Amino acid sequence: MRAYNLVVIVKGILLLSSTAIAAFSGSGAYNASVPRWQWDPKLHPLANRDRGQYLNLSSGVDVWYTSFGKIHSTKTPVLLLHGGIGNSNQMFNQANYLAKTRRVILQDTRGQGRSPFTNFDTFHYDDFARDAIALLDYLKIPKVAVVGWSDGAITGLNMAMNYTSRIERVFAHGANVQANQSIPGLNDPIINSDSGSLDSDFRTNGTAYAANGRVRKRAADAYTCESLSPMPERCSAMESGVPKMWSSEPNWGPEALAKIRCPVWSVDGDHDVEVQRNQADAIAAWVPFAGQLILPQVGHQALLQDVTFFNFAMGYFLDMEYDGILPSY
Ligand SMILES: *[C@@H]1O[C@H](CO)[C@@H](O)[C@H](O)[C@H]1NC(C)=O
Ligand SMILES: *[C@@H]1O[C@H](CO)[C@@H](O)[C@H](O)[C@H]1NC(C)=O
Ligand SMILES: *[C@@H]1O[C@H](CO)[C@@H](O)[C@H](O)[C@H]1NC(C)=O
Ligand SMILES: *[C@@H]1O[C@H](CO)[C@@H](O)[C@H](O)[C@H]1NC(C)=O
Ligand SMILES: CC(=O)N[C@H]1CO[C@H](CO)[C@@H](O)[C@@H]1O
Repeated sequence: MRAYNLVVIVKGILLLSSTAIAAFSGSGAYNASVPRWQWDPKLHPLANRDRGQYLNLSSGVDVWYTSFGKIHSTKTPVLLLHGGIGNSNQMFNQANYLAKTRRVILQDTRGQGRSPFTNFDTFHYDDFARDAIALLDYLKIPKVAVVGWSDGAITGLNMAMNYTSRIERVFAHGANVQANQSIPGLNDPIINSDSGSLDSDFRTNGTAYAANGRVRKRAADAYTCESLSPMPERCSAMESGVPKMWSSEPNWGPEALAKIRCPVWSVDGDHDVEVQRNQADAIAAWVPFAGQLILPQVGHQALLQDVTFFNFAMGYFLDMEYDGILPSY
């Protein structure tokens, strides 16, 4: 059995539910015997108190979006794209951080979160990319930087491939370019583990964190499709529809990624066991002049697990000046 069968299922389950809830005791204190790459911190509101609206596309699809922060900043606005079966609040740490210095735009991907699963039947990355461009058109934003997680990172790469003039740069965390995650393969020289990820755990190779901080008390999670969607009865159909997309898309080779004309960092957690390391390597190898960043001791949910490091790296990348390092194409 190929690892990707497992990956597809796990990718869904981890984004859907709180598998690492054991990391947090009832009192809210962090339990340091659970390694950081298994932490599953709770989602919190966006700094604008989750105020947003619907863009009703001509296709009949309604996409919830929000835009806030320093609207008049001279810095390029940032579009934050969340992970599969998720919603914009997955990116609350990044959005609230960036909003202090620039404009941020978030959307709940069609059919997910606050965006109802209606007037379309199947999920495709190309539709996600077109919806996001339609939103930028509507908001009259000529160019954005994209910070994407997982499906959001795949969408960001898709936008950078096909709408080169609209995308200034992409911080792509936890993306895969091959649905079966088999290319470039386990013989990729950069990786040497059987699975393509550092799948160590606490009992085998793990390190415990002597975390002395406390996390906020967990409450019933308000940020689920069922609690956000105007059509909650469609959530289970969405939750089975998105993994169907994962099992067949994307299927991009070097030619597709070579279409990208902007700076890209291919980012992943060193303990991401949902997306194989070979995918981050392939993106870094195939996008012209891309950089690669492997974040230490975090998993697919790095952006929730180690906010300080993730936000620093993201901010550093977004503010980086490309003074002639990128070739002119
Ligand atoms: C901490 O987590 C470990 C591993 O899951 C578990 O065995 C232990 O009972 C937890 N401790 C507390 C206080 O929850
Ligand atoms: C836009 O979509 C939302 C969500 O489905 C719906 O409530 C609203 O009536 C729509 N607005 C228009 C003008 O069609
Ligand atoms: C973007 O480019 C890829 C690779 O050429 C292609 O497969 C995909 O259909 C394109 N997507 C859109 C939205 O044009
Ligand atoms: C994975 O997908 C790629 C692209 O569709 C294909 O070329 C390759 O043969 C697939 N690998 C496996 C093991 O199915
Ligand atoms: C030093 C050590 O404990 N290494 C272990 C890391 O995990 C792998 C896979 O479980 C084991 O085979 C090693 O012995």
